[in-house]
Amino acid sequence: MAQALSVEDLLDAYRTMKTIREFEDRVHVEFAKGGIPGFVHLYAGEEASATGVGMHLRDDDRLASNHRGHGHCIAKGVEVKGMMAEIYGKRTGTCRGKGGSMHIADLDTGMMGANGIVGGGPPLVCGAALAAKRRGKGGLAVAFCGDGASNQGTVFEAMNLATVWKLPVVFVFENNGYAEATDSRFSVSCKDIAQRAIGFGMPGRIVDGHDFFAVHEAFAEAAERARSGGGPSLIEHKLDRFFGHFEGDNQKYRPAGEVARLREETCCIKRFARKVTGEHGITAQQLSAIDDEVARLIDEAVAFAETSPEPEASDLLTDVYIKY
Ligand SMILES: Cc1ncc(C[n+]2csc(CCOP(=O)(O)OP(=O)(O)O)c2C)c(N)n1
Repeated sequence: MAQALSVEDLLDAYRTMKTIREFEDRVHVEFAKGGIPGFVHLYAGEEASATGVGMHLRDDDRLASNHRGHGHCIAKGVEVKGMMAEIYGKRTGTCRGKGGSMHIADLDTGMMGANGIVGGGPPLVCGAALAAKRRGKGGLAVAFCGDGASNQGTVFEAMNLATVWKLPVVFVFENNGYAEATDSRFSVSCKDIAQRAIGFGMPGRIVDGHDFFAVHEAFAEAAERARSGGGPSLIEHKLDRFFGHFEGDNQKYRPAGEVARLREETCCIKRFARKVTGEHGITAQQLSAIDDEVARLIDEAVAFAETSPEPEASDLLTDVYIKY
């Protein structure tokens, strides 16, 4: 169910991938300088995955993420300056500084939240998908999880419920080969996470997660199935992360030179740029104009975050309960 992508779509995709990469590379630098509190898990290397999915999502679709959530937020349309301020724990942040990197949520754009609980997203999207199904307007919900999360009981329960209730859900497993320091060959019971779909009675597909076009095409099919009442799907994106599990991770568990080699060989942005300039008539100048635009945006986001006020002690008492 491949969809024709216009030049505008492709430039948008490039802008999103580049924004995620620059955001992450900059957070890496600023974290090392000591400007950012708390834990940070970077997504660089996985940009094609969030972007290829996000381009299919409407504002009223819901997305639940995991601890490595910045890319998912950006692809879902969460405002970048607010995200940066949130990571800095500032009052101007998306969640007024209360969430930090691992808990960025923005219900206006359908972002249900990054999530510090591994496997926490899938049950949430089942609730959102049930609501979408009852509304009957073709809405869907997507959960992003890692290979580690694919082993969680919460994820199995959610996949079972989604099939039994024929919910409009897509489960996307971003298999970057590691759960913290554990190679997925030592923790995932089958060769491919996609095989597990068979046991739950839903379609499962393996996709090259470095290939924006492959991600975009596979998700189009799953989204169409979900929106038209066909029920859930599972997609496994095989990809790589370019940083450690968290900022500060010495990555001793990775073979020497692996990261440098991956940055050279599997970079989804370089691959995308080669393809669109070679086959889609986009010029290097068009891409570099986007590079400049993104660089300015990230500079502004960091300046905004650095100069924003800290939360007040009284902020601890707001946003704790929701009134219905
Ligand atoms: C329920 C739960 N168990 C354990 C942890 C600790 N933990 C945080 S991230 C992580 C690994 C997750 O790996 P994966 O799902 O593959 O995602 P990746 O980091 O590779 O993107 C673990 C075990 C946690 N946060 N929550």
